[in-house]
Amino acid sequence: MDNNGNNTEQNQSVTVINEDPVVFTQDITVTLDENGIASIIPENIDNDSYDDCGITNMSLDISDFTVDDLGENTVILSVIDNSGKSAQETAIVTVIQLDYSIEIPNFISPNNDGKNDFWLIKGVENLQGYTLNIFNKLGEVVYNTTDYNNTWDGMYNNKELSNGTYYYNFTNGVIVHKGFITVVR
Ligand SMILES: [Ca+2]
Ligand SMILES: [Ca+2]
Repeated sequence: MDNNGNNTEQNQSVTVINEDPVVFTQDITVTLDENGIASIIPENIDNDSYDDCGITNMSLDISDFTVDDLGENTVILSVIDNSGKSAQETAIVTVIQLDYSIEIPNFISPNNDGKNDFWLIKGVENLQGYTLNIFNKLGEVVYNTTDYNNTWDGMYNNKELSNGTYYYNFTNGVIVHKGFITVVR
């Protein structure tokens, strides 16, 4: 306003204040898979970050973890708004590892005496994404599954396989367990 009372400012454009994004994070725990790898995405760490003009992009400085990262890792979540303003916040990613080892017996005696009647693979319940094949000496598949529940008892097409040695291949493409299984009734 000038000395005459005229308001010369009234048409001045209003400055829109574009605030930086407000970043909220959460700490998480991730489990290495059976290949020893865990991956996260920004949404795993984000905890309802927001921005007055909208969020364009969220990114992490670390998204892949291995056995070298077991324990606590500080990860930075970066958030960019629609006008290019950015802000960051950290979170703790705790990396843990389950025991994916399995114990595969090489002997079953499927004669319903309650001893070794089924092929019990200890620890198989912790694994997924694998294929289990059992072959006879001719290389023919006599058992095949991708979800083994410790139920194989030496049967093939509802018939008892003959006593003898069979061969298994248990693999997820990275880890391979192979060996023999003897069937004795
Ligand atoms: Ca903003
Ligand atoms: Ca038995």
